Amino acid sequence: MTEKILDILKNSNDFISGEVIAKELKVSRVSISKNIKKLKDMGYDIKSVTNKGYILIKDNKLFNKFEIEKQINTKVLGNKVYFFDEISSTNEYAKSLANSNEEEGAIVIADCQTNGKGRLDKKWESNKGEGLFMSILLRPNVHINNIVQITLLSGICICNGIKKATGLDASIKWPNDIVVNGKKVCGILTELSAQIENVSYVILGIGINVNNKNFNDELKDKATSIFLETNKEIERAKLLSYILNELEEKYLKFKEIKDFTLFLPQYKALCVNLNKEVKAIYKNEEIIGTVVDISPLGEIILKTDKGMLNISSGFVSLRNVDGKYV
Ligand code: BT5
Repeated sequence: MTEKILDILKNSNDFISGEVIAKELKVSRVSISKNIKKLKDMGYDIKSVTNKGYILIKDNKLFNKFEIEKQINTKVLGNKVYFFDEISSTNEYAKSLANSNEEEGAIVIADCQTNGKGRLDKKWESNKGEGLFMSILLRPNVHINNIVQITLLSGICICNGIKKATGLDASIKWPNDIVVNGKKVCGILTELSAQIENVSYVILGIGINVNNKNFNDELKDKATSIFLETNKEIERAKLLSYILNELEEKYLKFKEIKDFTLFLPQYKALCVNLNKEVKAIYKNEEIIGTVVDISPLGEIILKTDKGMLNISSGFVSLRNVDGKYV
């Protein structure tokens, strides 16, 4: 009922009376006013004027389960939405769902994370109202070596989703960063559970800086947000739906063909590291070379003094030779 009333208010440009809504939905006036109160409690800015009725003040960009379910029109990814105003980490929650046999496609989204994680237990800044923090449960049924390709695949979809929602050109810093104008706008954390080489599930965690107005001292030189790049606040639910649409299509194809070759040209076209001299840092070791290609397995191929070297993502960090982030 609440959802139906909200729909009516969203589609109406003027005041609409409680009586008209009640007639349309074949319910009592009392039920309408109860549900209007519920919507106001959820944060919707609804103005009520005696003898005129109700109007939803537009530009009310709420981010909640209802808005998300309304925007997404995918079949598999997002078939179940778990939404939290606050959570420790969406990846951790998604893992607990996976361990309780939740089906592929469930998605965990939060408005804020108190313990958002990057790789190697690094922290992911996840303030309220600013970002899109989500984790998708996948059961790809592929070899453990193919999992990195899902990270790469999602990078393509995030760039294209950002472009569609905002017009911004985002690129990929291999393997798991999405950058705009040389700064990080999104990070991807792919975690998996496997027995021997059989993957039982993958959690694809995505954190996008959407409406952040500023960053702390540690991040301000290397992080950016869609707002900082466009000066516009965007609806997170809409951005989410663009990303999911494309990810569903590409992921299901990947799951069927179990091969990344088809997507490689798109990945390479978006990758900022190709043909650049880089420093690959793994534990305390540094390898300097030029990225000459990316393999179908998702490795970067480095031309070094000692010859060609394929490096898979693992826990490698990539820097420019001068030490800069991009
Ligand atoms: C990542 O790790 O970039 C993966 C981030 C994944 C976050 C999502 S949010 C939803 C889901 N639930 C989770 O708990 N996590 C996932 P990594 O490549 O290790 O980068 C981490 C580094 O990025 C940090 O050490 C900081 O330097 C930097 N960083 C932290 N917060 C940032 C932010 N909001 N924007 C840009 N950079 C950030």
